[in-house]
Amino acid sequence: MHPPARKDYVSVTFGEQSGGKYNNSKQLRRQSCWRKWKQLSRLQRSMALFALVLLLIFGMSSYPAIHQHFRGLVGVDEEVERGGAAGLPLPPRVLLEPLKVQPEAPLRPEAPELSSQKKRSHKRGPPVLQGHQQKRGNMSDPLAVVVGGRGGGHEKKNKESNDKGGAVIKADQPSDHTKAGDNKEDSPGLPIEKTPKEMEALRLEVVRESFRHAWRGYKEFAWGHDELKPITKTYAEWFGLGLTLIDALDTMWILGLKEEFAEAREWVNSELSFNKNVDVNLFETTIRILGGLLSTYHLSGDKMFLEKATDIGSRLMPAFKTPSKIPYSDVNIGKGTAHPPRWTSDSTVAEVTTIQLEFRELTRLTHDQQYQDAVGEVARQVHQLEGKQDGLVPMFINTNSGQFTRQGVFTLGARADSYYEYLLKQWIQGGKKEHQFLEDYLQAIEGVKKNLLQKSSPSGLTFVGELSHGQFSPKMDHLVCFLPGTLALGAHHGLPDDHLELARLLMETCYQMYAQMETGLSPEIVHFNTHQGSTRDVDVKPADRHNLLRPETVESLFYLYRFTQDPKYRDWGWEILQSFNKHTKVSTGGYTSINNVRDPDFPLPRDKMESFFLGETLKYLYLLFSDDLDLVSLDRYVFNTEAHPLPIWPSDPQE
Ligand code: DMJ
Repeated sequence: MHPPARKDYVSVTFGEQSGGKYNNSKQLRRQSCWRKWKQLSRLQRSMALFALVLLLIFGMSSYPAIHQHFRGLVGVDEEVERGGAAGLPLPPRVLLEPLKVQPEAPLRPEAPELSSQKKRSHKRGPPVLQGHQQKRGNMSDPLAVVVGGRGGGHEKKNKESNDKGGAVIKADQPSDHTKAGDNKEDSPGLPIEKTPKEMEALRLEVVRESFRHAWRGYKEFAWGHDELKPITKTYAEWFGLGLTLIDALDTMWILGLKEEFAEAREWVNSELSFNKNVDVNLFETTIRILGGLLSTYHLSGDKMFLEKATDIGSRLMPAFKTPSKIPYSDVNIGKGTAHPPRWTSDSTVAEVTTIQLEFRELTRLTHDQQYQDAVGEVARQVHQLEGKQDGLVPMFINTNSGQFTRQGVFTLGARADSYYEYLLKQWIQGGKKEHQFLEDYLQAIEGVKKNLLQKSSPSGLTFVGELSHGQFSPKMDHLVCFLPGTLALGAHHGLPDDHLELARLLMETCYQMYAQMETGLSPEIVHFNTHQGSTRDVDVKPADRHNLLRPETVESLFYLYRFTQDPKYRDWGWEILQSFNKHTKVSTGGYTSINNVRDPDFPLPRDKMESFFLGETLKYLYLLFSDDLDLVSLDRYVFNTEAHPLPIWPSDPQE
């Protein structure tokens, strides 16, 4: 018998074991390994042992490097979580350049946005991907930055609701001017705090970008028409005079948007004609078109604007041909005829007393006395009319009799608001010489204090209510929020200090009208609770829940900041701007007024961008955030009620 041939290889046979049943018991596996080992030749066993020893030596020598490598990776992650300490490797971080605006960067350490960023960085995963997620999630659009934390996470819901309802409001779209790749904060480390200068630059740029976005929509879908309908991507015509374009001219000038200004100027020069058979409202055309053209003339020095202003001013004059010389509300600027509304011969008091700044300035510039005479006559008559209560005026005046009608209701809101504003502003415009304006203004403010001021419950917010035939109503229009700014302006021009105190209190109230709403946007009208035990200060009736992108609160914030330099007013304005961007911005261009400020998921777009959003709201926000006090100095200019700055007359008329 021959001994079994020695094998220099290992053969492994997978065969049936345990009677065909799979048996993977430990004992069997151990026995099988030992048997295999014994079957190896001595050479084979030596080689295997040698390889094992080599492996051990290699493993022990390279352990520190591998260990360090893994520690390093974990260290990056831990560092990110801690925000970066010295000594351990950090992902590369790009420093902010002082002059380049990076609106997507976090703004202040306590903002909720920062804590959510921190949370995100706790997630395991490649740091680059986390940075990428941040960019997509909330940093690609400077207009989507949230400071107040209100309504956070609504973008997605908005999109869903838009998908269902067909509306296209979207706050998180990338903008043309800030590409995602521009983000300098790719690494999710500690946010870099901004200097006040950087903060100013950032906020100004966000206003500019908001304006550009609104303008893009207007340009694409409503160019040369009165108002943009951003949802249906078309326009609405009111007078057919390019209302938004004219209202926005001086805003573009102030914001330094030269290209946009140049193309708008070209349209005014070559396309705008007032020789049109169209009925226009005297007040609206005066404050928006005449006021807008006059202020643009002053800012730019371009005579073409003065020519256009004179053209429209002269075409409005037929409105004053009434039995009483109190003007009709409507004028046909092509035919030269005027008439009251179809249902009444009354005009509203605010309308006939809020055209004076513009017509007076037109006379000063053209030396044509007819304009100042006409509006001066209205002011003179209203000054001596009976029917006021402690300087407060009723809401209607009759164009035949020249008397107040429908008397007994007193408000600082719709139909009376800017009467009070223009008392003060005419006094300022004329160099503080026309004392009857000052007397009427001071008396009216005392009348407000005596009859219309109350405090809400539970927070004790000071508000301006209404008086109806002796009955107080705690109703306040958003329109009333012009008052803190006007009071502060008066105090700046030497009126009593308590006007500024009242301005501060009312400013807080107007801010709360935004802050207490779910969208961070004020409704058109609120009702304050005054009875003890109320749980909330503000109630809003379903019919009053709309927001028309109105300016009054940011207007007042601008005045309050200019005169007190208290940064909280800027922060409030910043919150409001972001709420506009979150809930009213339409992705395809423009902003829309909304119907329900109480529902951030379904704010119900009204499909209208009012011209004053560009003429006033964005302008006041820009001026609020700017440190340049000479940018429309309040010692040299007085703003008309549509935010168009007109010069304060120099004491020497030759100047
Ligand atoms: C503007 O036309 C003017 O500010 C006016 O005095 C009141 N209404 C709008 C803005 O809300």
